[in-house]
Amino acid sequence: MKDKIIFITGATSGIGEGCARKFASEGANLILNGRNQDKLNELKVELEADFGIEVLLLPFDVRDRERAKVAIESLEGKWKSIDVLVNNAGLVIGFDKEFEGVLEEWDIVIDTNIKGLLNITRLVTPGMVQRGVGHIINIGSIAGDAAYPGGSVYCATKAAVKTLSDGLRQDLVDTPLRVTNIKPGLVETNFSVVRYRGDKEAADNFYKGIKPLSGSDVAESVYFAASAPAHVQVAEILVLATNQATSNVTYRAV
Ligand code: NDP
Ligand code: 8X3
Repeated sequence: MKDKIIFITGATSGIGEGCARKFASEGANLILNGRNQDKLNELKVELEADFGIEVLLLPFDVRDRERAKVAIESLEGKWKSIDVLVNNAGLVIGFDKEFEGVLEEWDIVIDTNIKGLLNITRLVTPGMVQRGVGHIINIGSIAGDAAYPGGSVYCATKAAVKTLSDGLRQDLVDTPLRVTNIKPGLVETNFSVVRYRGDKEAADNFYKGIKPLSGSDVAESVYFAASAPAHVQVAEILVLATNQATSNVTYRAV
């Protein structure tokens, strides 16, 4: 992984931040994206000091196609040669029933999780094809395998991530590029705070009685896929907390 270029969207928190730390600890140079510029700056200072790697910041909203295009097309020198793209930026807002939810919130979720991911894939993959080197790792979810109550729109976006991953793998089958869909279960990050619209207590309650995954647990799966030998394509990984069996079945010790 030494000196490889890893581009991670949504690197300011949770799984994306976990991936940044993991790849940095293995000697990779990082392009980090997110909207929180202060957090990106902090990460750059910390990771460069701790691991002696280089970090380039690309703060933009993945939904903003024009800004994404300008930012990615302005990459120079070695930064152009992205080896691994981790399409991680994503969110859910609310636990509303499909006939009751807020359409504007669903727009944000769909625009980020599906169209934002596509924006970045479309901008980064052609260079990988040209160079004959590259790996696109999408952060999907167990939520993409089956809907659960109050989650249908989010689940649909993650089902889309699975389909987009499968489709891209087919479109790249005659190239050396690889495509992976990582499907985590319950991961304790800022995700639930956003889901509960900032209610930290409700978010904490969501993980009561179960030891959930952490962002760094998921980063280990991402790294496993990225570091497999070139002829090995890890197509999917479903990674769950030990006491989670499916989206709907978890054992809680309270
Ligand atoms: P966090 O809320 O901790 O992190 C989400 C990251 O996405 C943040 O860095 C945020 O950064 C970034 N982000 C959100 N919207 C945008 C945007 N429009 N443009 C750029 N960056 C954006 O949640 P997680 O780490 O848990 O989530 C990461 C991914 O993992 C998501 O795709 C999520 O669906 C998926 N996932 C999460 C699971 C969980 O249980 N937590 C389980 C399965 C999958 P900023 O605010 O700075 O823009
Ligand atoms: C997040 C996992 O089960 O909270 O993708 O939807 S879940």
